[in-house]
Amino acid sequence: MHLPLRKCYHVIKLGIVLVLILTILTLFEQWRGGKRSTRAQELEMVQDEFEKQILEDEARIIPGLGEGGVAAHLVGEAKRLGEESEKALAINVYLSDRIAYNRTLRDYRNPACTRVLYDAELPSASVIIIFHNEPYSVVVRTIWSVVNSARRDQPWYRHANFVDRASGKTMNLGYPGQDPTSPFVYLKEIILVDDNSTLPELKGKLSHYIRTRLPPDLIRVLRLPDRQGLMRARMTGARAARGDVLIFLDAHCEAGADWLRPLLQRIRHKRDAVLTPLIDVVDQTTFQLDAAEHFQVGGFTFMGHFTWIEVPEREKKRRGSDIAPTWSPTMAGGLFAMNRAYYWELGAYDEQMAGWGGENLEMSFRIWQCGGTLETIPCSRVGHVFRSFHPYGLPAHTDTHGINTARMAEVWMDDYAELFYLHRPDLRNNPKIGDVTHRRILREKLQCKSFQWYLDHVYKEKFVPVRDVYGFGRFTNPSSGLCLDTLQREGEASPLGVYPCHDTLQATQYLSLSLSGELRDEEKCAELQYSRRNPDEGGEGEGRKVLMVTCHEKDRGQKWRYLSSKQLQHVESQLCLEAGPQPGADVAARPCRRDAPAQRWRIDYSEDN
Ligand code: UD2
Ligand code: MN
Repeated sequence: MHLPLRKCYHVIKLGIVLVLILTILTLFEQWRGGKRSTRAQELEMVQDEFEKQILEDEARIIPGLGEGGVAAHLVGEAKRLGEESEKALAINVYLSDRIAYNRTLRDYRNPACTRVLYDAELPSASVIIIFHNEPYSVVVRTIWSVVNSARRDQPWYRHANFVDRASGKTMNLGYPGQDPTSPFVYLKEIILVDDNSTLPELKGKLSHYIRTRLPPDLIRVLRLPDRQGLMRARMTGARAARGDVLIFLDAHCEAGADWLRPLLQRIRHKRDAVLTPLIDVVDQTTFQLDAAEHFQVGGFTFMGHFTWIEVPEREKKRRGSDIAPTWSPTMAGGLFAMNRAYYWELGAYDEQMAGWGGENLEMSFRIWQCGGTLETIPCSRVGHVFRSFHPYGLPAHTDTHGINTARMAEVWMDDYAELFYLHRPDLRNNPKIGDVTHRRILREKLQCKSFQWYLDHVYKEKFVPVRDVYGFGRFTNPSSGLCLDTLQREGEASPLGVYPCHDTLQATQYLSLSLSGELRDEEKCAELQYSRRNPDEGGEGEGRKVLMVTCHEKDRGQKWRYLSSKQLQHVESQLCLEAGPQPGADVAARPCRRDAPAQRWRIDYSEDN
């Protein structure tokens, strides 16, 4: 049988088309496969490159340098390079790169801490570390310190071990939800949140380091596609977390011995306790751990700044022991532990806060006013590198600290917000602050108490300018146009001076004459410099210097009175405060003379005005 020629032709055509299609497909597949393998090769090459860089980093490390937390020093050219890096980054990064990434700190806790017995079964922790352009070796050291402190074989976990009768093996109960064979106890995970860093080593190289050097399945890195600021970065970490307790750390910390259990134990027994470890100073120049025996808690100024204060006497009595949870009116903000569910119930952070600053006081006031407690746990210690400036840029021309603090004041400080606006009149009714309605609703919903309640119950020691004063504001010497000014002098005892009066109330000129007769700013009181050689010095000549020192309320050395002649008289010495001759000069206490114009002072707000 013959097919008609026409049909034959069609079959051949179809065959050719099919062969063509098949050839194209095969070629395409080959091409794709090739491409895939070049991609795999590329990836391998990149990984090799990271590996090479990491090996180079590791070769740089000087064994034993800074071990235990002692000061590390370099000499010669290395020292100079170290200083240069510190000038640029506020941390001696050159030195950090040479100290072992997994150095351990000596156990410097109060010895009583080693005798505390903890429950074997404790909640699990998610440690959240956020960073934006932090020095690579410093970040890696932070991670190692958290990993190492949670290892099951650490000596401090030994007494929580129990012997399994059946197998005769020693086991640590750890967290029941955790694999008892896991090398870690209580530590569920570490979540790193990269707030859109631009430093390349914090990207692939860091991920490669974690993959190849650190324990598997313990550490996650979340990368934010754009810069969110530290509040939203922490919230991103908190959303991803699965542990019972959230523990936040800055990316330049080193956790101390057995720091986790005291936090987890306390939260297990008091769900609404928000805890801070005792924060030790890791020196930015030498990486020395400065572990003070004596610790402070958090205060604040009405300018909206966090300060460190001594533990109030009444709190020392209440807590009962040096290592007991110590109430703190505020927290520094970076290092704290909180029950995860409670964190969300209490309103996490104000999501409209951006950049840096203000969230720490906001959260502190919110905790106390809404029924929780904020406590320092002395047996949990973590080192932190306090830097003298921000090495990373913040969004240009935005004062995020000021705006965030205004948002905080609008929601939590009631009428006391006015004291903040006295310093920042530019922020009063400023649209930049944005809408805070949702935070006010939160306050309503949680039935939180007033700021007045906070001052009366939590922070009784706080000096409140306007409430506790005879007069406050600028102290102007009309004849010279100069005002009393603390001149931004730091230190234990710094002379009080004069400076041209500012139009608005600036912290350095914001002084008060308190009802108990102190001439003071929010933290320090004026007293006369004591001269051992000649206690009566000042009768003639130089006069006696006036120093700003810690207020003590005890003796009469810090008492002043305002005379009807507008003179400020030091009660004990009967001397009067006299303005210095030129801007920036110190004031002096001299014999009172009614006709001396330099001894007259006008107080902005006082009962007389
Ligand atoms: C303190 C707190 C800090 C924070 C801040 C107020 C301590 C020891 N530190 O200042 O945690 O509460 O007060 O806001 O309590 N970061 C970002 N994105 C940014 C800016 C910063 O992720 O846009 C990271 C940064 O890399 C660091 C952390 O946030 O890990 C805190 O910043 P910091 O160390 O500069 O703040 P610090 O310690 O001066
Ligand atoms: Mn920090």
